[in-house]
Amino acid sequence: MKKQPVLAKLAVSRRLRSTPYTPRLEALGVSDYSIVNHTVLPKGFGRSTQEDYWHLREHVQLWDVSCQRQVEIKGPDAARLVQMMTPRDCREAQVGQCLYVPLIDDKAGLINDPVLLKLAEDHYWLSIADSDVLLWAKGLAIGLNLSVQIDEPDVSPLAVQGPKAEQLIARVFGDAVSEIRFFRFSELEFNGHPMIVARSGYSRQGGFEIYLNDSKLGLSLWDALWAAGEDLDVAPGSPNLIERVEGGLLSYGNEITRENNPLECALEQYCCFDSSLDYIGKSALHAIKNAGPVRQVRGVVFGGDPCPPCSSTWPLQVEEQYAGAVSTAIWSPRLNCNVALGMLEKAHWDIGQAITLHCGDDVLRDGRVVELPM
Ligand code: THG
Repeated sequence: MKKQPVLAKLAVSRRLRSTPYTPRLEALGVSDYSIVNHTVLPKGFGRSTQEDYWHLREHVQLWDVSCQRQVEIKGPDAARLVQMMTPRDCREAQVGQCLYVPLIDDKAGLINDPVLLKLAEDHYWLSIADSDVLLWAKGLAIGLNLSVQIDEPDVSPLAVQGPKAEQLIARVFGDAVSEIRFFRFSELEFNGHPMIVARSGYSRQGGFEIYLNDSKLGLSLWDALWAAGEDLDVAPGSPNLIERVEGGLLSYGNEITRENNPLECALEQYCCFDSSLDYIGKSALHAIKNAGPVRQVRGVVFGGDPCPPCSSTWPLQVEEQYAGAVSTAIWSPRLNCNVALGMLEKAHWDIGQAITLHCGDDVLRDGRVVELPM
């Protein structure tokens, strides 16, 4: 019996979007999708998360991360609006630079944690995680009476991740890729079309992100990378849960919500407390800084059999007291235990703290708090 394409079950429409690469991923046997920013994110290809994990650490993968939508902010007040949206100091940012920027509201609650690309002094992209930043930006621009245009351009990032990523990208975009430093980008040509290529991506294995700027070129870009990667063992992939948890890469909507502030999410290094810098949520964030956060993201490891998927949160306990909650958990074949990301209460967040948890079942498991990355 011929297998139904999984995507057919999702009823893709103008509202629930496929991507320029979707036909290739369907042909390669995609088995699971997530939805991010109203766009499909291919998550599995019939192999286990463990197989994908080892492959990512050894070879190179193409990830359809078109769901990392760009919120484009352009115009005379673009720099002002971007700075109002984040506590990170963007005043010295250079054209060609990427910056990981927490976005916060008036209570210092996290709105999103995008990668900011500075394309020109008056032109920025916010490469967003899963929340509707465009509407927030539009509201702020109107409220602050700023002269900016805000749009979602036809840009669909393709991530090339893994130790062989540079070799593969160089074959398609030329040797100039080797000069791109971490969290920097260059405009390189693909078949005569200039495209932004950044050394970045949602893994700790190194790699690049290509910001495809014309949906019509999606299949030829995919095909060029696929053909060039044949002898490099190129495979389709996606952000890998094991790798992400071990690497301490947080996911908006999972580890981070609007209930959390940047200090709880261990994003203090991306916050500026210099009184001369203005942004929305500044006084709330300064107050949290002065009082100190009451909970904070930590790694957690625990024993027992490989845990089931954590589809919501699992409470953590210390001597029958609430100690925090795990938001993502999975078995690590490299560390030979379950690994998790959690939010720990201050009294229990020290590295080495022993905890117990139930993974949505009756089994009580022993674990402890560990440093990130693991
Ligand atoms: N790439 C792009 N857009 C994205 C993501 C991405 N948008 C959504 C999501 N991922 C945002 N989350 C993160 C989290 C961490 C990082 C990038 C995006 C990251 N951080 C670097 C680190 O932790 O070492 C540091 C960045 C810095 O020094 O500024 O890579 O993956 N386009």
